[in-house]
Amino acid sequence: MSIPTIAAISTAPGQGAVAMIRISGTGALDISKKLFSPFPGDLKPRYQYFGQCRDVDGKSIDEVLLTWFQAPASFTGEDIVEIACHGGMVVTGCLLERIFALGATPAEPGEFTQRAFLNGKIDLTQAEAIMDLISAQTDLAVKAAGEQLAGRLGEEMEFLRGQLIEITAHVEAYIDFPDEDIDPESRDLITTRISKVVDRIDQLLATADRGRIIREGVKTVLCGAPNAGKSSLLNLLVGYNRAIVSSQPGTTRDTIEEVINLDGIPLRIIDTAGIRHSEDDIERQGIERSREQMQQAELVLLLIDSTETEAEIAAIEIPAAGKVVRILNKTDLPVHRDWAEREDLVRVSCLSGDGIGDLRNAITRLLTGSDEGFAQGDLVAVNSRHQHFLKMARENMIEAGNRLGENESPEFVSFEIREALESIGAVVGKTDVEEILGSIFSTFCIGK
Ligand SMILES: Nc1nc2c(ncn2[C@@H]2O[C@H](COP(=O)(O)OP(=O)(O)OP(=O)(O)O)[C@@H](O)[C@H]2O)c(=O)[nH]1
Ligand SMILES: [Mg+2]
Repeated sequence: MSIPTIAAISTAPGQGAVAMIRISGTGALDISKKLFSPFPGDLKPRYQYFGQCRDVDGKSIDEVLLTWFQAPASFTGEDIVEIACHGGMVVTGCLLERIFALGATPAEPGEFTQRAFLNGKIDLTQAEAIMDLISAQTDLAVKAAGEQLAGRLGEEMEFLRGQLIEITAHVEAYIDFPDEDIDPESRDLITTRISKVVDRIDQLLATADRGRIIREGVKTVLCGAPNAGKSSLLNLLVGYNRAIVSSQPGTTRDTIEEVINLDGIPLRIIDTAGIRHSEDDIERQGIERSREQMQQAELVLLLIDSTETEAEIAAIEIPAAGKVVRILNKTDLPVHRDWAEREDLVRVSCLSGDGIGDLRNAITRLLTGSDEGFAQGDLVAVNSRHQHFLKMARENMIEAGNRLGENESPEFVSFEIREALESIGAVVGKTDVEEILGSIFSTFCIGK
């Protein structure tokens, strides 16, 4: 069965000056010939042509620019035709209908990228990077996705694969000689190489937290007693009056979520109802939501009104999981003596803005372990899928080392390494281990 030619609108839905429709597959040019006029007799790849897209009766649907990317030099590796048309829902809809009528199939989500992967244009980590790039919420996330798209993570995996293939080759060289044990010198050499691979995997695994934070952001909950200034702080951080602020305690009822960019980290900040005993049913429901949000938070910003006593915040139970920053607000007013000596508090005034820089720094430090945030130079970070396979590979390599140490048969050692190789391959979408064969005996020989 031949692979269908797919088409979709590749720009965001809605009104815009221009939109782009992409057609990929062996039928892309044929469809274009029937759709676009005047169709040049000597259409050249990567040139833009101006013309009309016509409906079944030959009437113009829209004036467009058409570009052909000739297989395999295209994003998907197939013939691609891109049509830049006017960006209205109706225009793009009519054009796409016509393209379907001429034989294209609607593309599934991610299908262009999937084809790029299947045709060997990109590896799986690069395909994921495209999604990361599109959904990036901060400049740092864009840079991290850009590095991954450029193949930095893929290169790391290639390096590991190369190491594993060499180690397997070395081990498997002994399989054909059942009477020979792996000599102690080789065993030491292989053991050292195995532990180097494990170290490298550990370094990559250590980036998982950073990767998750950069990609998904940090769920941050603002909590405290009523009137502590939670909504004031939210407004200050987002830079406009997002939430209602009033001197009346119990103003915020429902939770309000906004995303801010803190040194490249997307903080998903949730403002909540102040926690206190309340007879009001709506407020009670709000407080219940505050508690739920706190339970799920990765970062809790506990706001304290500096004019209140310590007993005022006693009712607020901070969940054990998650990180907490205690913030003393309203430091422009006389501070109650309960707080005077406390050194675990970040002191701010949401009224004057004093201390907000310190607060931002304290959060950055808590999340990244450094005042500078995540170093710009080192942005390769694994996602949870990579993490899963890397952990599997790590376990197999540890096991390989143990078996080697116990002088078990090389088959068992090699089995573990091959398993690890499968896992590393799965990160980039390669699981073929046949290339080991080519490497066996070529670099090592028995007994040296
Ligand atoms: N003097 C002073 N007043 C502040 C400061 N921050 C907030 N306020 C005032 O405190 C009152 C309560 O502020 P909100 O931000 O609504 O407090 P909240 O914690 O969201 O209160 P609820 O939504 O009721 O739980 C308002 O009148 C604010 O103007 C501050 O730093 N200094
Ligand atoms: Mg509020």
